[in-house]
Parts: sequence; structure tokens; C-alpha cells
Amino acid sequence: MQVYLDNNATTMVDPLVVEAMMPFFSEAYGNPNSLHKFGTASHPALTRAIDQVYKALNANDNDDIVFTSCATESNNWVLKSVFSDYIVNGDKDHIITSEVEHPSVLSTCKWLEEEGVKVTYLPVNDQGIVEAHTVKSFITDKTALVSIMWASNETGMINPIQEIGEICKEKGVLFHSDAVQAVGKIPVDLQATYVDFVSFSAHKFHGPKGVGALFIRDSQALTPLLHGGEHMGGRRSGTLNVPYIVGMGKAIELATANILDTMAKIRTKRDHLEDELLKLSDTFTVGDRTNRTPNTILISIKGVEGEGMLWDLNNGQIGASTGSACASEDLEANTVMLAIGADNELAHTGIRLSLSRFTTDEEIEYTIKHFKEAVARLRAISSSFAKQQPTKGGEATECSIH
Ligand code: C6P
Repeated sequence: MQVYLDNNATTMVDPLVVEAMMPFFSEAYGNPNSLHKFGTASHPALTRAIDQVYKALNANDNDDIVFTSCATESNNWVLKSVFSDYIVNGDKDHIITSEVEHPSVLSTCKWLEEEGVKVTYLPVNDQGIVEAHTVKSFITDKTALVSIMWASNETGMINPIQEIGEICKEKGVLFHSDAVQAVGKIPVDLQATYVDFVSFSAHKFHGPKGVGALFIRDSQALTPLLHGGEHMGGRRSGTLNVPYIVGMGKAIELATANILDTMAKIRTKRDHLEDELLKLSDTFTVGDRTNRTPNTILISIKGVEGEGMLWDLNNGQIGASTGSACASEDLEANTVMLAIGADNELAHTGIRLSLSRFTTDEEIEYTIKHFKEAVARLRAISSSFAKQQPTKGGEATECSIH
């Protein structure tokens, strides 16, 4: 058996999505900007994809949703263009984000700091949450933008986006949310939530890699990141990636059609897996389950190095991660666990397990068995664990690190 439990890194493309995309590679392959019939042949499918995305997110007709190449591009676009429009060409000088954002936000903020921007990296509480009152306390009349992720890729913890949005609105500050780990996993209603810019990416909800989008409330002005042939109304130049946009539309429709039912099914499997793994002594998971995306577990196993655990799981044909896929090669401690307050040793023991709607009960049972055996094997050879007093079972906790 093979078990893929790294769905926060990327997901399998749903076969129905592949089917929807296929005609646009070798049949209706014209450039949609061409005036001939080869170009216009893709227009109905593009219109449908746009409608699917608007409907899935309950966006308003006045809003703009612009397709990009990935969420990294969407995040770069917002941060760099707010810098250009409101800091270089305005009277602001400050951006607020959090310590636990994805590298596409954090690295861009570091670069902006070199350009003279003041950036505040907000801490998180012991649940890994950015608290709304903390955001409020750092906003000044020089703040141009608040950028806080909707849900964490590492812990799955969901931030109080509604509350933060209301604070930003009241203070007249632009609000961006990286919703890569929220869209397709939990309901995202953009008319019910005040947020100016939202980034998301198709490959996190069973669509293809290489296509993302940026939601822009009320189609407000934002200097383009890519200048060129005036595609997408001049918002983002570059020939439209028709098959991938069609795939994104189909994928978001499938992911959100019965989202509450899908969430409940995934949550049941995730909770069973988590309950079983927490029966191991000296293990805990990060964050309250009720405020977490239903597919995610970040578990810490005292005395077991994350990389060793990944290696053993991989030998058992189970794909998991120690955290964000883009940070998995550097063998550093999990930065989110450090931000929550774990010590360095503990922050090396995090394992992220992320399910999808395709994860089966059999795969969960197989993982429970292999995981427990792997922990026993690795603890037997772990010198740091051997040095500790043996702890009785039942001391495992879900929640925070103290
Ligand atoms: N996180 C993970 O293992 P792209 O691939 O550019 O469309 O998405 C980047 C991205 C942005 N924001 C968040 C919150 C993300 O989780 C990701 C991708 C993967 O956690 C790969 S690093």
C-alpha cells in the first residue's frame, strides 16, 4: 500500500479535472486573444472557469479575480505593488505580517525591509494563532497593509480573519490574506469577510500546479507585477494558460460543492488518526482541533527526529513532511513550532500529516500501524529519549506547547 499524507504540499489532480482540461491542449489550443475561431473556441470554457471561481468564493461581480502562475506570484504581487502604490508613491512606510507566514510572504517582506519598509512580524499565541487584538495594537497611521494567512500550512490553525478584517476596515488599512490552505478546505465567503486581497492556488485543492489567482475587492487599483500585452484587462500580462485555468475552475467547483460534508468526512478520518497517535507516550499535536483545517495534524513525538521519522515512514510507502515542503531540505527546526514556544529539540520532532478527500480508511489504519512501529524503532535508538525518565502513557496532549 502507498499512502500520501502530504496534501498541504500539493494534491493529486482529480481525474475529473484532468478530463476537463484535456481538450485545451491539442484541440481548442488557440490563443484566447486571437480573433479567429481557434482563439475564440476557448472563450466559453474560460467564462465558465471564471464563474466557477466567483461562485465558489461568493465573490461579488464588482470584484476582480486575476489568474496568476501560483500563490507565490499572487503574494509577491500584493506586497510589491502595495509598496509601490502606497509607500514609494504615497505617505505610508509600514507593513504588518506574522512570524509564521509562508516564505513567499516572509522573503518578500525581508526584501521590502532592504528597500526601507518597516515590517512588523507579529508573534502567534500558544495555539499558533495571530490574535486580532495584537494586529490592532500594531496598526499606525503609517501602516499600508496587513498580510495574515487564512490558515497555516504547517499547523492548519485558522486565524480570526473576520475580526482582523473588521479592524483593518475600521482603521482604513488594506488587508491581504494568503488563503492557500483555506480555499477548498474550509468555507471561504468573500462577501461575508472584509479582505482586500486573497491569494490561492489550484494545486492545493486537486487542481493542476502552475495556476493561482488573486482576488481584488471592488477591482481596486494595484500596479501590475507583470507588464506586457495587456492580458486580463492589463492586470497581469502573459498569454492565458487556458487548460490550467479551466482545471482550476473545475477543481474549485468540485472542492466546494459539498464542502461541509467533505470536511466532516475528512475530519472523522483525521481525528481517528490523531486519537490513535496520541496514545503513544510523550506525543502532542499543535492546536485545538475545532479551529483547525479538518485535514491537518502537526504532531510532535519526543525523542524522535522528524527527518528520521520521515525516512522510516517513506520506507513504509507513506509520504508525510516535517513542515512546509519548501523548507524540508534545510533540516532546520520547524519555525512555526519555535514561534509557538517549543524549544529547539522539540521543534525538530514535528511531523505534518495532511489528508485529502481521496484518503481512505484503509490508508489511515495502515498509517496508524506503521507510525506506531516506527516510533518504537526510532525511540529504541534515540539517545536523548533513553536519557529521559520513562513517562506513562496518557500524558499526551492536544493543543499548546508550554
Ligand atoms: N505550501 C507546503 O508544503 P504556490 O506553490 O506558489 O502556489 O503556493 C505557495 C504557498 C503559499 N502560501 C501557503 C500558505 C502555502 O502553503 C504555499 C505552499 C507548500 O506547505 C509548499 S512550500
